[in-house]
Amino acid sequence: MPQSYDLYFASSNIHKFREAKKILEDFKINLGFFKCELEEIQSHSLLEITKGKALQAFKKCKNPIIVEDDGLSINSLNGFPGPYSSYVFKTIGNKGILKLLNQNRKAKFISIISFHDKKNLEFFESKVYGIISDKIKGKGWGYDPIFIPSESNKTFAQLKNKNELSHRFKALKNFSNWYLGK
Ligand code: ITT
Repeated sequence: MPQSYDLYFASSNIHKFREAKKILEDFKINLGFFKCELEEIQSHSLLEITKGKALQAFKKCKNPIIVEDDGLSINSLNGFPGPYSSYVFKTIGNKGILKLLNQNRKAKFISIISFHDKKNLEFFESKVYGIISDKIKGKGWGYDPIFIPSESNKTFAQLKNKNELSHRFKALKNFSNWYLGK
């Protein structure tokens, strides 16, 4: 018998889904994976990119969905890679990022969750401030081995409780409060 979900997470990225599923379990929201490649419009605005992805995903999935767009924003690089985080990770990766930095290592991770169903199109944004480590620390996906949140001296990859303090957790918490009260 097919399992029924409260809503779907539309993404090509299984790591994002796994974390989102775990986080939403604590809010008693049962999240399914709708694996798909979503075209990203060219924009400097994560919000505009997320909105485009949510509209496409709802058309494809025909069920209530959330999509998430993230960006790592590095102060000394004027916010780069920002909306280009996925492309930059695939091209120069963490080693390439480390080579671009010197003293000022301040950065933030931004998540925008967008929820879309027949009635609503809603956005929930959150940020986590931190620094970029001086070398790769720990084994994790994406930028986890180089991002140290300010509450800690370990990278996301080294932390056991990333899901309790990440940009994704904070945005999903805001989403859940709205979703459960709607
Ligand atoms: P979608 O199909 O959902 O768009 P994506 O991988 O393209 O998947 P994003 O554009 O939202 O996702 O994210 C940009 C990149 O930022 C992503 O590919 C990762 O390399 C990185 N990233 C996002 N969240 C991360 C996290 O929690 N830890 C480490 N890296 C992360």
